[in-house]
Amino acid sequence: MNKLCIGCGSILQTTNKEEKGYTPDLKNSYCMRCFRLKNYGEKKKEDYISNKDIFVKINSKKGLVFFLIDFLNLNTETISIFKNIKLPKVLLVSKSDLMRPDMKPVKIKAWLKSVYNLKDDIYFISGKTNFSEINIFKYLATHNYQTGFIMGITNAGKSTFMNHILKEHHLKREVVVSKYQNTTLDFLKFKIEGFNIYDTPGFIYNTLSLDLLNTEIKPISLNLTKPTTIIISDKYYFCFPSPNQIILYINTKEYSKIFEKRDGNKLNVSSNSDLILPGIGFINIKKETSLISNLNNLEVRPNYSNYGGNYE
Ligand SMILES: Nc1nc2c(ncn2[C@@H]2O[C@H](COP(=O)(O)OP(=O)(O)OP(=O)(O)O)[C@@H](O)[C@H]2O)c(=O)[nH]1
Ligand SMILES: [Mg+2]
Repeated sequence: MNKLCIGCGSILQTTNKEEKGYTPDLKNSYCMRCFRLKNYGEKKKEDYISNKDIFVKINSKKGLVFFLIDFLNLNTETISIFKNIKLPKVLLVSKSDLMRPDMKPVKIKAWLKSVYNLKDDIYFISGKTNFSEINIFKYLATHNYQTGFIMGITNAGKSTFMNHILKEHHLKREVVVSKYQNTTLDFLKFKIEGFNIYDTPGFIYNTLSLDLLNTEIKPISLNLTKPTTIIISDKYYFCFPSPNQIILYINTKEYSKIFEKRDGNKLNVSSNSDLILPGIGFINIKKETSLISNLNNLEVRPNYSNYGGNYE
């Protein structure tokens, strides 16, 4: 039987250095890539498994899926990946420590269910609270499942969650975790408390940022009294043609404000809406406007305060 790398799930092989799973010696537990990633934080080649291959694999299996999307990447694209999984599933909004502590999960859940038309259970989880918000074994037992798949978008924190479960059960094995996308490369199976639990590779999606600060978002309120362009991370700009009030909920400190117009794509935004910046956060826009941006196909959704919530 093939031996699998315990870090990423690839089949270990000694023949091709450029391919997944290479190790100079089959006695090793980790492939060369995972060894380097774990010990030196280095990741060179962009290995990944395609979304299509993950869908084919998961949709032929039986069990229940715990699907992680981190708070900064909740959007139509990631939710539609979630919806494409045919197995029964639960949505776990991960890295919820990035949300302000006074955001109330009950209200955010109602808002998310309504905006994205979701029927599934939703939990907000965080490594900072030791994932105490859900016990997957109890959930599986209550719903009569033997097998649970930890799935989700890449970098959402699946392997971190898996490692927490392994540690809780005093199991020594550790899955490789990193700040990079596509760390886990195949399904990794664990037998715990009589259940089969899988860590899985992440789904790829369109993100604007691959280099996040994993720190709580601090809202920045800006009163725009004249036409203003907001520039985020020196890359993305948003021109507000008329006075407005906006709040930046972004996971970067790099933003600037200039008073000149730029050309780009026009986007109509109705009052009190959130402009979604995948991987970065969002901008709450108070007044109806037509803004100009260098980005295409931006998603706008009603703000959570339209559903009785309050971020402040
Ligand atoms: N702030 C915060 N960061 C987290 C949390 N969980 C994981 N991270 C960080 O997110 C990054 C990605 O974590 P991984 O566990 O490797 O993510 P993954 O979903 O397994 O990623 P792939 O295997 O690449 O799909 C790491 O830098 C983690 O330290 C969390 O609850 N809060
Ligand atoms: Mg992983």
